[in-house]
Amino acid sequence: MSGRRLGIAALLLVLLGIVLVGASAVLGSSPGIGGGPGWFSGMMGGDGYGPGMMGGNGPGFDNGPQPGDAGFVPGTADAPRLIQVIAGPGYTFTPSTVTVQRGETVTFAVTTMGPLVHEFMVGPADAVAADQEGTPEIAEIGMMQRKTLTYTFDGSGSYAFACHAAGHYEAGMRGTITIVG
Ligand SMILES: [Cu+2]
Repeated sequence: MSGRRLGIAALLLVLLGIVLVGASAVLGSSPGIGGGPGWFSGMMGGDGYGPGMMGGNGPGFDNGPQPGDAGFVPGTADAPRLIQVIAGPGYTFTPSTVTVQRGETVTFAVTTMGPLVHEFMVGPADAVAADQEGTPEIAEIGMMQRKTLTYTFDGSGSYAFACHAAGHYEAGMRGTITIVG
């Protein structure tokens, strides 16, 4: 190796060291690169595998402050609040319960995990349960596809969401919406 190449190699090593130290700092309380539950919960934005994966924020998504949380900002028609939802694998939605403030406008971004093709219908609970014609719906969300639907919760009743692909609703693929305010 020439002296010049050696110099470049040394420089690269130094840069790599800086990157690794930076990553450690970003990961905070983590015991080291790739180590332990601290690193994992940091990645998932939750309190560890259970609540971080299955709780209100969904797997790997941070849907931000929810109604009642400090820093919550209700969605408006001009600036809808984004709620990310995972459809599947299997006949599940994550999160399965979504909380919205009455009157706010929300954009649901629904991503399918797994090979099944899903739908996402949202609206008044009775219309969603009955798969009523005209109820807002995203059709055919294929594997790893992400589609959005914006909805304003301006009625006085209760709301729900569901997948009405053949057999999915019956298999339990539905979610509840908790209205506050
Ligand atoms: Cu489905």
